[in-house]
Amino acid sequence: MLELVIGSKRWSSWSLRPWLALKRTGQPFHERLIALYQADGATRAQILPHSPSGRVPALKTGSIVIPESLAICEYLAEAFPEARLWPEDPDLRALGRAAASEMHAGFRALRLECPMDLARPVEAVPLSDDALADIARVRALWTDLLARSGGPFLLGEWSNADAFFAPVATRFRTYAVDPGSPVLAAYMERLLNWPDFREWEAAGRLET
Ligand SMILES: N[C@@H](CCC(=O)N[C@@H](CS)C(=O)NCC(=O)O)C(=O)O
Repeated sequence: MLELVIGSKRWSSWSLRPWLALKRTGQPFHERLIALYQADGATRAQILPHSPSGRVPALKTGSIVIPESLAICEYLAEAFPEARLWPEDPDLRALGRAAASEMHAGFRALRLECPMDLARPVEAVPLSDDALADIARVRALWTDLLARSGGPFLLGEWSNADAFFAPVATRFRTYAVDPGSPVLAAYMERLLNWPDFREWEAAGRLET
């Protein structure tokens, strides 16, 4: 059976992405949760036997270990094509992959200043110009993809692109960031009301 090694659900935005994608496939899987931010290097010590990078998420397929969120989502899209984790349309697929890669590699200021914390009370924080620029870029990406696909998700049906932006939606909510338009607010609500996300969130809120 597939095993997905993840970090604390409250904080691990990287783990949330492939967990959502794996849930979407409908495949049974074993979940191994390792608490982040433990003292004295205990987190890394517990991750290393399962993930050679010392980081989570990692997917154990039975033959290999994939220690990277984007690579896991790509693997799942190929292994379970019936889940349609990427759309059939090649242009939309390419743009979706570009958006997921941009999220994976960028938005550093937004990630640092607004870390995912599913148990944090909603409250705005002062944001740097770099974080505001990241937010503007997210709004532009979402607006463009929703207009091209016709929605209701970024590429039409729920896809890997939505998995990559689900943590951003939690950050916008937690730090009271204006999504920018009613269309984007509605998209955010759809991401946050996605049943698999709600399951993850409920578990994350119970973590200490
Ligand atoms: N680029 C990696 C990033 C993974 C990452 O930074 N994971 C964090 C948790 S969200 C981690 O494993 N931290 C280990 C630690 O805190 O010791 C991915 O996309 O999977």
